[in-house]
Amino acid sequence: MRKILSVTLLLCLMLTAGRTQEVWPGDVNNNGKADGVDLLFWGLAYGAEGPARIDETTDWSAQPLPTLWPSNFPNGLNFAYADCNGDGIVDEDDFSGAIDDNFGLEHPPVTANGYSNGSGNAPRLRLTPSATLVEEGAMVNIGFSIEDADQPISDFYGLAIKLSYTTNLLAGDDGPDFDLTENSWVEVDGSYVQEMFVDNNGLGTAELALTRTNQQAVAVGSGDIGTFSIIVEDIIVGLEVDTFTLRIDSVLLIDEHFIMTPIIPDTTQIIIAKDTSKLTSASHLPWAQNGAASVVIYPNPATHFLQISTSVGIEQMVLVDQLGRAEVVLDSAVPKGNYRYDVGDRQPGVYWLKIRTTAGMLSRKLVIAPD
Ligand SMILES: [Ca+2]
Ligand SMILES: [Ca+2]
Repeated sequence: MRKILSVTLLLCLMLTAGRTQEVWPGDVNNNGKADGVDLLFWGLAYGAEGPARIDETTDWSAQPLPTLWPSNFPNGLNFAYADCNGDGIVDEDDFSGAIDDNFGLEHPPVTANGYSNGSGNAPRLRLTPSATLVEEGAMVNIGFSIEDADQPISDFYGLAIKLSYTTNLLAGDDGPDFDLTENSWVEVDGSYVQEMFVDNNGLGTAELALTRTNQQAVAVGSGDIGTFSIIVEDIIVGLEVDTFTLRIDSVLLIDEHFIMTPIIPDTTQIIIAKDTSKLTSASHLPWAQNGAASVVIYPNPATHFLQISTSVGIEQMVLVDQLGRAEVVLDSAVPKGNYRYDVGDRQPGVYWLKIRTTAGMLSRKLVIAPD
């Protein structure tokens, strides 16, 4: 029995040793797919040199790798995987010709990239829109930054994120654009920084990746990374008011040794109204603060008033009726607490209450019942 096992083991070892490794140009981490995380591996190997492949090509097909390079990534994968075009050096041509050109292509099985979303007191990514209530056709810039005041990140090398956003509300059904902030902390020592933003047009998803290339990490300075921009569609069919959401789903932030720092993702929302001038100002509405509690709205159905108890600040509240008519019922920020909002003079019926808080948007169905 032992002999059979030994022979089997030896056979496996021989097969493994004899198998020629294969590179799919653009899949630098060899997980079965070319995407943003491959840019992070490419950045770690940037500038490395080794034996060229037999075929110098970026075609999406298995390229034999007869000779390994002297260096490996921290996970043991050989640096030759970063030489996507097979010419013996890891440089810009491997990015533009393979990671970028072959983005999204797969050679199954695909294994997980291993994103590292944080929680609790971890540093946060921030999405900061230039406006949160806009009309059709408006352009909105959404600042993208790392907020790490409590736990400063001293060793940033690269960042990859996956995003999702509301489709059908942007001009031409295009996705957001992205611009990297020039001369920012990311390139403070003059290191060349490569960025990649790919929008999966029509699917409402996108990926952003950026990496340094000199094998030296830097401290996250101001935190400012870049700006997403959207152009709202000219004519929005349906409701008078709609909400655009941009959400970061997955984050991977690494240092120069591919050690990850967990980061909390962010979501931002922008209310789009057909005509904001038709939205009634809220300044006269009867708001009264009377205590402190958590995020609860009651009673529902309501007849005379709503009690809104919130543990986060409220920045804006919009009431939308069944016909889609919207009214801003709170247009100046209030701190966390208990609020009473009179609804006694409203027509009985079904409404939607859209509340923008300091922690995100809430949308609640609300019934105002006859007295
Ligand atoms: Ca990959
Ligand atoms: Ca190359």
